[in-house]
Amino acid sequence: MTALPILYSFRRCPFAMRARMALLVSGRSVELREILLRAKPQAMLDASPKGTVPVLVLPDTRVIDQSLDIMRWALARHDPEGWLRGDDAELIERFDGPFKHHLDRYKYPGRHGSDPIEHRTAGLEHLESLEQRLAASAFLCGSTRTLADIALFPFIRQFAATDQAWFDAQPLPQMHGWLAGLIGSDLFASVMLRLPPWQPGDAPTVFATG
Ligand SMILES: N[C@@H](CCC(=O)N[C@@H](CS)C(=O)NCC(=O)O)C(=O)O
Repeated sequence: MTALPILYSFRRCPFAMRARMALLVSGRSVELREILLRAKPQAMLDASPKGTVPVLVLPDTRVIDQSLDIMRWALARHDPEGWLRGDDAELIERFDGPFKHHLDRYKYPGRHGSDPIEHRTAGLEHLESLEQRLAASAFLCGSTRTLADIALFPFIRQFAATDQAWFDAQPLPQMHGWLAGLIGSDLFASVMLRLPPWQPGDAPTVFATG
């Protein structure tokens, strides 16, 4: 059997979610190793000492340890839905940077000593800019889902779930429909499977389409 790339992943991490979705849609099989953030496997730290998931270790020992790089690597090989058409780097950077900053301080005010409402308001401004885009097209970069949608929505899902009743009451009709569609998609369900944490010596868990 040809060796598969190994993906170190954590089910609830939004960065890992988007990497898993791109790998799956590109038809790339990987060996999936679920980890616990509080007990990272030594094999993962040896491959990528910075200690964040996702980490993809290729059979030739190359390591890709940024979620967007994993997405682009997978899609560069096979992109059946044309996701790279929607590789809007400026938009993605805005959500990985400023929006994520506000999300963390809204969701975990105790950890950051922050005023959650101030950061919720700042986060909402970013969502309002997306609302305008979604009024023009069903997805962020056109009529079908692309890289931009998949890169952003796991974080917006977290923002929404922090106070779902408040989020649902905001006048963001396009955003509500867009988010519900992506969260309810077969693709998302397929990457949210529950696995016990990997241990050295375990039989490989192959993560693949179909
Ligand atoms: N820039 C990285 C960020 C990844 C990241 O921060 N992942 C979090 C989990 S969501 C992590 O592994 N944090 C390390 C820890 O909590 O120990 C990427 O895009 O892959």
